[in-house]
Amino acid sequence: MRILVTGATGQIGSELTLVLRERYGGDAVIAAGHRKPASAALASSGPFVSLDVANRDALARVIREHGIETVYHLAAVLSATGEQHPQRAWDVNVNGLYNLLELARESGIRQIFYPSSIAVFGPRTPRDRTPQDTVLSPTTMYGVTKVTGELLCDYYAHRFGLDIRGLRYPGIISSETPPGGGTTDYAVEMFYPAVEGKPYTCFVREDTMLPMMFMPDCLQAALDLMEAPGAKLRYRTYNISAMSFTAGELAAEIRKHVPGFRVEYVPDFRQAIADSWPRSIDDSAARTDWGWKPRYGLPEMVVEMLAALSRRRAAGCLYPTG
Ligand code: AKB
Repeated sequence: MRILVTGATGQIGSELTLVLRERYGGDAVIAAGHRKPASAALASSGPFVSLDVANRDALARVIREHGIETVYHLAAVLSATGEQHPQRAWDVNVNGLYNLLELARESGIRQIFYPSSIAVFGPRTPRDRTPQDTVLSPTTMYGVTKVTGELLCDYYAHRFGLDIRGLRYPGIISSETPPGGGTTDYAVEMFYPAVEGKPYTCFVREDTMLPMMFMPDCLQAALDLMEAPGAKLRYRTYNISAMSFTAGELAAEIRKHVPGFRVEYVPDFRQAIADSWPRSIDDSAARTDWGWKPRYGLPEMVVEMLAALSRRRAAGCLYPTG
């Protein structure tokens, strides 16, 4: 099995690459990103190639030279950056995916993992227990690119028989590589000042509720979906979630371990994005079809995040460099 991970230096990619390398061997998993790996583990555990997925020739070269059979296509511009640079978001998220699908059609790629997002939903979608089949009418460029991506994946699967599987991820919380340019980033950012005994200024209102997931569940979901028997899958891209909480509830949970932790709420342009997304997700189709079951809720996630970041602070490397 020869695997390519695009966006391998990002929040999900940097951890998924390591898990895949443990399973399939370091040399079998090619990490591709537009910046150098920040973590020593990522840099030393297998090959890294510098790649812009919007450059089809460069992507074709990597696929050919490494004999790629499976692709985890994580390269993407997220929602907040996408509103500041909509053209770049389209280029990376849509043209990058289109390049990959075209190359997959022509080469021996067997399977593709495509991370979609709760950003495919919009203000006209039911916001509580958002159904699997519902209105996809986003108001952000990121959401537009993710709906387009889901449709492209459907088309290439039906028309050319490619095995493409996707998840509509909620906000992902993790302690290794910070997310960059997303609307749900506050749910990660909040932990850093907390472990330093500093206050945090949150860019959404205290009552803002969004669906979230801890990284171990995020990784497990991708692996489980890719290994599920194809005959059991009724959908190409599944709703998936683990927990929902408001920014205020997250702060309160952190405060149980860090008494006196202060948060000020100063909403910016990201508030409108958050307000257009679901508060909670119905992921019963994923649970029924391929056995999705998250391990982490809010209290367990907060304990693990604080422990991981406290260890990093004690070692003098709270903020990743690179
Ligand atoms: C973002 O906030 O843009 C992402 C997402 C929900 O897809 N974390």
